[in-house]
Amino acid sequence: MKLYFAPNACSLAPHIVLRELELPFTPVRVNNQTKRTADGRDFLEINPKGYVAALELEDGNVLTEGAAILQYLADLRPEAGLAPANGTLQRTQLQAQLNFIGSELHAGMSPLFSEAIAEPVKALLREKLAKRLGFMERTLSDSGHAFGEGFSIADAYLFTVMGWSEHLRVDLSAFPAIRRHRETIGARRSVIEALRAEAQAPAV
Ligand SMILES: N[C@@H](CCC(=O)N[C@@H](CS)C(=O)NCC(=O)O)C(=O)O
Repeated sequence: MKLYFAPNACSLAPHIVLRELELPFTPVRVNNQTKRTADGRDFLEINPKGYVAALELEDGNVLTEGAAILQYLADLRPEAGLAPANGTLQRTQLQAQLNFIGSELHAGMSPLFSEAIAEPVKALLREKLAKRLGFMERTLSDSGHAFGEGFSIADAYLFTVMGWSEHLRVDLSAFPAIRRHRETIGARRSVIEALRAEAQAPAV
């Protein structure tokens, strides 16, 4: 498998999970401006949507959308318990949480990266985000995990997205459980290795 990634982007979540599950893969850096890949390809031919993450399988199929990629990976090693079995109520509950992280937190934070958006608009976006973070804070206060009692693919996704908070000036001072989550998940070997590999990948 090949994981197309940009350093510290949302592709970090499947990157963490690939390492957590010790699956064989090749990370391929993408330049999100030029859409060129480190192995010399036009990324738009791999994912016409033009964004990471993309996972290219051995048979040439390409998976996109972080939440789908994460579940595909978890299902390759069900014994690791990173997602409940497909078709169960628990799996649907995990999907709800992945959706929440994707559509409320990830998509809620993305516009804050834009220099074209005025500061008063960003302040409104941060206000809305704070309400969503309040929900996540309560979830994490119970078990320390974004879903269920142990590490799951939702933790990899949440860790990735919350990693942008400092740069985007999203204030986490009112959310101690979210800050603790950053520390505990950030201490996992898979996370340390993924962050190191992304930081050391030569620029494209
Ligand atoms: N819906 C997609 C969104 C992916 C996404 O937002 N990717 C960002 C990085 S976090 C990206 O590559 N943006 C570059 C672009 O849109 O040109 C998913 O959940 O995977």
